[in-house]
Amino acid sequence: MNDLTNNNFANNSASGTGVLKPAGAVPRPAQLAYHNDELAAFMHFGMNTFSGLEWGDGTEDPAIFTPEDWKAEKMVQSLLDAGFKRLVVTAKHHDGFCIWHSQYTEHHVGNSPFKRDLLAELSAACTKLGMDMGLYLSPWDVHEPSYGYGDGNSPETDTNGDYNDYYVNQIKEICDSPDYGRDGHFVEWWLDGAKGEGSMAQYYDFARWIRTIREGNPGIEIFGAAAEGGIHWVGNEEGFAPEPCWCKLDSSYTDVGIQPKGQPYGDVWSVPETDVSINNGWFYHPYEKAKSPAHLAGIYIRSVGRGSPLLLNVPPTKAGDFAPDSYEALQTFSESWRQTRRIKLAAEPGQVEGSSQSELSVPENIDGLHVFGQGEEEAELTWMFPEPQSFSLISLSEPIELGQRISDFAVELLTEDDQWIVCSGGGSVGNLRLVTLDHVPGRGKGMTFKGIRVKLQALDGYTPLVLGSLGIHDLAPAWDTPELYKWLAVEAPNSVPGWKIQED
Ligand code: FUL
Repeated sequence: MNDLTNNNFANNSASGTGVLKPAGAVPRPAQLAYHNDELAAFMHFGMNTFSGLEWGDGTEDPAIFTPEDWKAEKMVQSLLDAGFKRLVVTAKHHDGFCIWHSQYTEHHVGNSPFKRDLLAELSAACTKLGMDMGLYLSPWDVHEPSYGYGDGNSPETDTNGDYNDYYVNQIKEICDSPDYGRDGHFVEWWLDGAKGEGSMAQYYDFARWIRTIREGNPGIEIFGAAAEGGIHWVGNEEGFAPEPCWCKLDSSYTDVGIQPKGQPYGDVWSVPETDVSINNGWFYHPYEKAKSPAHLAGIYIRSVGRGSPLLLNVPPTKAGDFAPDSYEALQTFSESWRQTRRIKLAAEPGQVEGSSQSELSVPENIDGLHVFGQGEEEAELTWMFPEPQSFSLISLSEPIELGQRISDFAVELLTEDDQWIVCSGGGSVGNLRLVTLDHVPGRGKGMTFKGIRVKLQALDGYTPLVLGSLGIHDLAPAWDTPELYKWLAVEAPNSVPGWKIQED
């Protein structure tokens, strides 16, 4: 049903000299681009902004929808300036109110005092300023009369006949119009899996929806459609990717229920996307403030730093602009993010010594620091600095174009008195792994180190191992606080009702 033909399932048993072949599933170009983008913004703006709710009941009167200072371009520009590369817009939330002029319902912005087509204006701003767009169109719709009445198990009773038609019509209305999306195109579709009480009452014809979405947007990736979609949920809304974090799903698991940790041996590449709001709620409420810089740092390190793009929601106020504290939080976040990501020192291929080196090399357009010997399921690499270094963060990566191969890793540091001490470790690497000095006394403050040793373990049969990069960084001052480590110590629970989590 899904076009997975770009996924490369080449056999990983490369041997001899030459160029290394991929092992297992690899990302499609659009997925690779999303990994490299790192940051996406979410914008929840709709009826709830005005009713003060998070989930409306669909009876809200369009008369209350009155943004007085709608600043599409200003908001998009500020997100771009802060480093966000795509904007996912809630065109219709669960309450059914559409922020574009839909011909399939009366419940849309054209019938509010505001009248203007917000989706078209955001699209124009994204097209003009160069921001990719994603579209959130809630499957669950409590306003639409055609939403079904059964128990969620039968196409016969779970639809009043045309909700699937209604959803498909709206997909087409949006995708076929040059007015919506960046240059008329969306890079992501968000099939939110949330369903409130009483809402099992609808059979979703996902196969038809997905087909229609892809027809109107070749190359689009879809969130919430299991292995079909190309982007999956990480299982919480606290902003933490799981540990380990696998970018693969099992295509035999077709339930739209989720596999938050991914599957190490999954046969389809899927981008783990970490969604969280800058405030507490998804919609703006005047009594809520933006998360602190250290909290956002913890989120960044545990999402992007675990190989998962971060989808950060910044909700406009009733006026139609971001709140001052949102702008401030975005600015500090962006300065700190840029500072932290700046590499202080990166290992060069000739500077690392390790377990045997393969005669295979990585393809020319891919970064490869070290390709380990073919049979090695466990490998070790030592990087001695030209002179002792202080740092508070280490980055490593594997070239995911060649598959996600590394399962467990450990990092050790060589102290000035020649002791190897444990720094930290994890259960996966992927496109980027950020490692704080968890087990180092005082997190290494005031210490200098002579070198780094990385121990790696391959998934069964996924050799040779490849390390793409290894570097040291200084956390930005606004991030390097005791509060950061408090956030890093929190593991997020599944926080959303109605989602079915597949346990390991
Ligand atoms: C959830 C929804 O119920 C929330 O309101 C929000 O839209 C979030 C991103 O997804 O499932």
